[in-house]
Amino acid sequence: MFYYLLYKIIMFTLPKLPYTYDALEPYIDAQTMETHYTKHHQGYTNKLNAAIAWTERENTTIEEILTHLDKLPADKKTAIINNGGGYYNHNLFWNSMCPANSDDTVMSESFKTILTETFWSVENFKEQFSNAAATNFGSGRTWLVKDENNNLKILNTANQNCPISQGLTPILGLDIWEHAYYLKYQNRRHEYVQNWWNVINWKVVEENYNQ
Ligand code: MN3
Repeated sequence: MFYYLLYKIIMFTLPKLPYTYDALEPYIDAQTMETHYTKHHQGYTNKLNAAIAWTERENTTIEEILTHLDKLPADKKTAIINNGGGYYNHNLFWNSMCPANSDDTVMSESFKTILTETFWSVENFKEQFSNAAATNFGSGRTWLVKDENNNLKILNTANQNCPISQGLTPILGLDIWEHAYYLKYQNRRHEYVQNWWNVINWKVVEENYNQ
């Protein structure tokens, strides 16, 4: 029984960060990164494990869990949406960033073309995305997603809701919870968003699009 409980506790684990805490300086500071990862993301992970244990969905991938919310038990549903979303969304967020001097911050010509087809230009895409982030009220995320026909769109979600639950594929997701920027930027969310563009790993974003 004791060992079974241990197994349950480590069902979902915090994936290793693909860079050091200070790697995204000066755009995202080391203290924010460390707190965000070791406290917030770890917290979602722990609470997801606690909520999913002993349910019918406990041996399912996080993608499956978030795709089929109707299969979650009613008494655990909210906890699993919040913490499962928090677990998945942060994984995607960390992986979509890299140090500003990395070659991976350079967008490929083919992806520029793809963004331009939908948003007229890369600059216009960034402006629309930034405006969406600025006007997303409260805690949530701003996304670039694609639908089943590969159509791109910018989407705002609240709390830790995940586009997967709407049948959409997340390509890029920005955390606009205050815990993501408040230590460095205080109330200046717009400045955080503008600086964030310097540390986007377009190689990973493009892989997300092509998956
Ligand atoms: Mn966060």
